[in-house]
Amino acid sequence: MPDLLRYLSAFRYITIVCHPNADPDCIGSAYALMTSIASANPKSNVTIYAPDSINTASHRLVNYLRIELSHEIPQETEVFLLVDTSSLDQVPHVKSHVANNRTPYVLLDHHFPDPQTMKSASLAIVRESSSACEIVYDLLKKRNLTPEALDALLVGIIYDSRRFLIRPNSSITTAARLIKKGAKPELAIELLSADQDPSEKMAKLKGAARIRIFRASSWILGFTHVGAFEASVARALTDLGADLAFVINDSVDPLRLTGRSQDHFYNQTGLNLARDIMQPLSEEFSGQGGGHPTAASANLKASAAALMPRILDLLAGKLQIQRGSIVEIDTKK
Ligand SMILES: [Mn+2]
Repeated sequence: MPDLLRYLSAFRYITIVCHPNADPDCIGSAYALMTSIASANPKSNVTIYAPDSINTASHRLVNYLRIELSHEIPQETEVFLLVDTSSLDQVPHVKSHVANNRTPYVLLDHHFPDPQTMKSASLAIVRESSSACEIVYDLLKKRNLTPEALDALLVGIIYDSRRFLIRPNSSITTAARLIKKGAKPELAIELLSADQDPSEKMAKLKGAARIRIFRASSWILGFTHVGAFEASVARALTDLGADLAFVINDSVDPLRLTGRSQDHFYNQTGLNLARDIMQPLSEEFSGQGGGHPTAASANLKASAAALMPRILDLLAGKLQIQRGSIVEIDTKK
């Protein structure tokens, strides 16, 4: 395991970079890293840069941790530390800072990596994990983490593992270690059980009402469109029973495609949403996409009408079935 803190000790102005719409996994990782870097190197100046807004679930965590997030990149930045972020394309201001100033950057992530971003990183700590927080804990476990840092990591793991559904063996073990050291599970769960935003509830219900259902051999696919909360809508559809769900938001340009699948679908078909759907679509529709095998998204220069048949083509190819055997189910009767 490369020594992240030793690498960073050569720098004074360190900017930790969150992805847009930063979730509790990203915020939790950034916070634990910030406090550890600051205690290992008291002369350092660490900023957490969060472009745009943060997600709803992150607000309570940020308030609890009392952190100031910066929405600008500090001029003095000497090195970037990208957490929970797989590509520089997700953070264009960081990308241009790196291009203009040759600023080195570190990648710390658990998503399917963007090859170019990975190649140019000074240090890349990228592995499969329930969460970025689990990787951060592994890097920092020998150090004295503050009670708040332990809580932040626990919140991130509970959130990103979808309450221990993802990689349960290691996510539960790591959570138990954090709790043994003093992280507070009741607090973590309370921070995550924010009342759901009324517009998010509405998006989920609209998404369900507009669904188009297809059957591909024994699998059930759902397609829908909404103007916001695509990830939450896609997950709601798989929770309702779709093996695979795609949500299009074409109120933005480029449009945003979000996909979610059930674990058993991935285990049985090997269809990796990031690699087999989002990446080929990104190439075809000059966009940018990525994510995980069962949760991925892409921004694409395409129309919703053009996209759906192409997704079905890719699925048929990967599932090795005839394209014509994928049939739409009539939901009106
Ligand atoms: Mn994450």
